Amino acid sequence: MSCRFPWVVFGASVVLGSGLLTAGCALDSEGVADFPPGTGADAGNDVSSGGANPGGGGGAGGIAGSGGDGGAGGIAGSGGDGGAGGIAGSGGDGGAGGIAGSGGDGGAGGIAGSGGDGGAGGNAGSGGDGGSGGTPTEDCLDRVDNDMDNRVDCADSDCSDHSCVDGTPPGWEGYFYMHTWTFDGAEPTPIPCPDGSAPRRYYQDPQPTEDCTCTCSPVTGATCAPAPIGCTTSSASCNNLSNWTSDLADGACHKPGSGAILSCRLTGPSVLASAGSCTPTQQWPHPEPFRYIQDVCGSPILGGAGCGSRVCVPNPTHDYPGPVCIRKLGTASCPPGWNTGMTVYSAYDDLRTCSACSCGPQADTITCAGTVYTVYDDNSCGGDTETVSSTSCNNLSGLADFLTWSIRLTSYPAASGGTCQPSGGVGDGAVSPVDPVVFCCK
Ligand SMILES: [Ca+2]
Ligand SMILES: [Ca+2]
Repeated sequence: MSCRFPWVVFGASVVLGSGLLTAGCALDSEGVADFPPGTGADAGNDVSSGGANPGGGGGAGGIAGSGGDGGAGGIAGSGGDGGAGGIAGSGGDGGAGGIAGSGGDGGAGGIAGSGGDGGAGGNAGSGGDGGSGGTPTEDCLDRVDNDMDNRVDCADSDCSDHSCVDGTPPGWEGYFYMHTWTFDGAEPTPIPCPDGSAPRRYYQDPQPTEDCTCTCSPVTGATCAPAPIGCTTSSASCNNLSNWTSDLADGACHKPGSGAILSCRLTGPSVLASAGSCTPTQQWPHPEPFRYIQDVCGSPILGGAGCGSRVCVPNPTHDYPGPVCIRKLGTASCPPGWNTGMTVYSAYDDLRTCSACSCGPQADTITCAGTVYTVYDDNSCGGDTETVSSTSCNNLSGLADFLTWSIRLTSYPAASGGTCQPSGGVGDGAVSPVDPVVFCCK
């Protein structure tokens, strides 16, 4: 009988299904079916080792077919399908296709080539020649029909910012517009003319010669002398007073008389010793040398055409509002039709002066008060005291008992208040204008 073993194929390994041996087949001591030498059992080992290399394993299966069990070898051929997995490896070639894609980047290099078109942009520069081919615009002052529309200067609607005015009389120049400033404090910054240039500055109406204003600070440094004092040692009611003022002026302790009776009183007010002083301040009523500043725009022009017997000139502007003016250097009367005239000056010398201010203290405005003499009970300005500080009689006999007493000036009077009378500040000289120019305006 023949023994048939079912081969179980699991992946690339071939396993002997020993538990399924057919009855009657002999097993050797190792439990392995007894096959002739060089049979499919060896071939199976080849197949197993072929699993490490799927493509080659398929071929070894063919050897198993020589074992008679060629059908089982065909199953091993299905191991060749594993080799087809290697073909999937050719998917890597697809990646190489990606490299071809980088060939597309080479195409972008072609765009860099379009940078050469930038050079063609240089040709656009030649388009500037087209500008020179522009239509001429109307110059409103040159008496030429620049744009050839048969309307010259003011007759051309292109010159709506110009107007017709009378021509300049002989000896006069036009045309000008002014900006008038009140000269108050520092000179104002000029406003540029409509063409952007700086205006010409003139000065108008010199300030007259004026006195300066002098003012004085309050009095400082005034001093007072003590009020005079009269005393008697023979009367308790201030009869027959002796003048002790100079005896006591040094503020030291004194006893100018002797006796057990004493009366004193001030015999006058505290008096001003020094009136002190004030600090003067001088003020110019008009530091500005002129009342007005005239900033002038414009220049001598003939004026354009298109106005019949008159001439075409630029219109006034917001900052130089007109009326339009003509000018003549020096001094002159205005010609007919130009009735608003003014003489202005290009420069000036300011020769005005004021004498120095001074301040005299007014004595009757300074108050001195506070003289106090003190009388003491003993001979050396000690013990009980009474004071003498008014012109009322003070009977001090109570302190003069036992013939002991003394007296001292204890408070000097202080000065307060006080004003000064200003003087000086007398004006002289004048503003001396230079280079007069007459403007006459419509
Ligand atoms: Ca013109
Ligand atoms: Ca024209």
